[in-house]
Amino acid sequence: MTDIKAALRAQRIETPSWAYGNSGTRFKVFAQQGVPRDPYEKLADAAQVHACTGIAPTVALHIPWDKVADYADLARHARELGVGIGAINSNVFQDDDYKLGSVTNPDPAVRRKATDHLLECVDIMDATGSDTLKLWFSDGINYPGQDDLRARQDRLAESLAEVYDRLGEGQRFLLEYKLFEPAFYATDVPDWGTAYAHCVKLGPKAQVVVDTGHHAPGTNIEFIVAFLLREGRLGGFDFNSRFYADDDLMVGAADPFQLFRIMYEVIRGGGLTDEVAFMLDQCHNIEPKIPGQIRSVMNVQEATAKALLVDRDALAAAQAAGDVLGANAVLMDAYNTDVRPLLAELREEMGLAPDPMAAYAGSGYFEKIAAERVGGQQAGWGA
Ligand code: PSV
Ligand code: MN
Repeated sequence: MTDIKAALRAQRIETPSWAYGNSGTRFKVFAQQGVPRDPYEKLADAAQVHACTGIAPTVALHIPWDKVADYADLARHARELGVGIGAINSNVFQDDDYKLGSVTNPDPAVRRKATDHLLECVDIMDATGSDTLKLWFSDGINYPGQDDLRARQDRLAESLAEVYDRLGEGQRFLLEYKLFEPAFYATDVPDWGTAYAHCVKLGPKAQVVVDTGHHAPGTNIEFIVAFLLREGRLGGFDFNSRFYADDDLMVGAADPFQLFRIMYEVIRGGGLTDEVAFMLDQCHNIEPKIPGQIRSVMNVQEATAKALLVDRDALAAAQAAGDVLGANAVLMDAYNTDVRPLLAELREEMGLAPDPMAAYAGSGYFEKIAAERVGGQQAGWGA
């Protein structure tokens, strides 16, 4: 139990700055009270998640959503709040120029613009002390014949190589794949295999990030996790939950058992370290934002605790003996354990309240931001 508690105490989960702004679906963005007006206020909200959970000390930025005049000053502000800047997420999907793609666009001028943005993100890493660049490309085509599938891979490789060469000591990039959306016929980085192949060609500073909402229904995500870890190419996660497509719901909401299976493979593969970034990528469209993030952090923590409880010796023995039911029972015993008392105890040992949701509700923070953040332009897309 001491080992399990030590592992849980050391766990780090990163929250996304964009989770604190207004978001929604393409049908409606519902505005909420107290929502941040700028990146400084987003960091203040993220600091509340860390204060209540004790395991969310970094915040991912998204550029240009979090564009500021002075990034070193933003990083200083974060430090004062007790948090740090995590991954820098690039955004080459929201300009009109990117209608036919960004780094895979047939027009070299658009490709140049997109790659320059990625290089600018590395400058922001330098200024904030971030060690991770996250690359997701909305690039793809909607109709067969619209563009040359193979040429688009060449253009992607060329841009990735330029960004790779710009990375400094201790910096890396994570390449994110997504099966579909916004492109509906062919996406240029549709799956882990494509991302992996590009990363292997580039070198060790290029790794794959697994967004749990980006697969076809029924995909065995824990297999992908096991494989990438085995190859040393699992850079991190964008955790969120989905019932249908890329729903971006609270982590563990749709399928807590899948989250447990993923965390088991992480632990089995020695991935519960700072080498793998455990990030959340979710957008709350109806639930309150800060408690929504707290719930997600707690769900990852619960899945981790259950995965740590798996009796690995008993499992190995059952597997070696070909005991199908016995092996499955070892996993299920761990999954069916109520770890909430253990986590409450751990939090008290860490000087935290045993129940982060109750701690936040009782903190008065929401009442404070709702009263103070009046006027100005709320952060978010479309709000
Ligand atoms: C794309 O769907 C994605 O998962 C990428 O990580 C983007 O940066 C993010 O969503 C924006 O919310
Ligand atoms: Mn993502």
